[in-house]
Amino acid sequence: MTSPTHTSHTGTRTGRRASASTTSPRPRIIGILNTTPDSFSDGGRFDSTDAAIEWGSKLVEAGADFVDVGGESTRPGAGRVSVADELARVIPVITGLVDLGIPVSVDTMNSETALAAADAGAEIINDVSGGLADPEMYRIVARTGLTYIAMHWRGHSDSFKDTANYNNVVLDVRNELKSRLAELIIWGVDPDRIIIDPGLGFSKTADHNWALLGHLPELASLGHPVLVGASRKKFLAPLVADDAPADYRDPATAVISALAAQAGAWGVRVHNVEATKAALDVWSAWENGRAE
Ligand code: PMM
Repeated sequence: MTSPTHTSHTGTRTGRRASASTTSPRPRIIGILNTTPDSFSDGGRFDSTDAAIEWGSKLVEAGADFVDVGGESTRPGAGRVSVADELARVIPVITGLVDLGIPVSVDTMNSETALAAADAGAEIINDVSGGLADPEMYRIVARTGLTYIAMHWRGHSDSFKDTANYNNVVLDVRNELKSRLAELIIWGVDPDRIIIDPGLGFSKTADHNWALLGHLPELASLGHPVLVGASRKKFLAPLVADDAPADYRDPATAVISALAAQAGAWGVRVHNVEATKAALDVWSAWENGRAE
């Protein structure tokens, strides 16, 4: 992965930035570090900054290329978190990880948090709202010059059921992402620094999620790297056992990571980095075998 140095408009602490290059032998692994007390799959695990930083280091030891730090749950039914609370949760963790030399992405819909995270040394702004939740987001993304993940989004979690209506989910998601891309570019965001994400589970049924996974190349045909976030999501539950704990979905998540690699994904965002690393190592070995 290339990490060009730069002079940041915001004075980022590390001067490093993530590359959206698609030439990596395998997809990037983005390890999830939710600092929320109510996240659906690992909520409540990190009640201290130190414990969160330690877990972030473990994610990297296990093979994560980035640690994605989030302070607001997007779980259906979760209430909004104030920007002040979000900042208090994520900035100390980001600072601690950056001090350890760990590449960090910030999972936020708020431009103020994105800017503070950039100043703390984050390299990627991961916005599940694709800029729709905060009218200032694109201006801040352009100003920081960081890589931006634009996820497909139609509204906050309390609207997920009402907004899961599509004529053709693949075409509709593609078109809506295309609008986001056009607007980002108008705001001066470098197109080479934009990653797109289908937003599995966000205003989508299980069938919608599977259709999007089955058509990742159609999304990639927009000309941007694609990130897949399937980890531990509810649509995987029927493949395991509906009432089993969320981590029982890790083997299914790992298989999706390998299939996403096969479909050309730029990255996968996962909780269980070990399992996905193993799946991607198998995929790489398989691909090397094909090239012999
Ligand atoms: N999903 C969640 C949170 N952030 N970011 C991106 N880019 N893509 C996703 O699919 C995504 C995300 C919700 O899952 P979590 O609560 O387990 O983090």
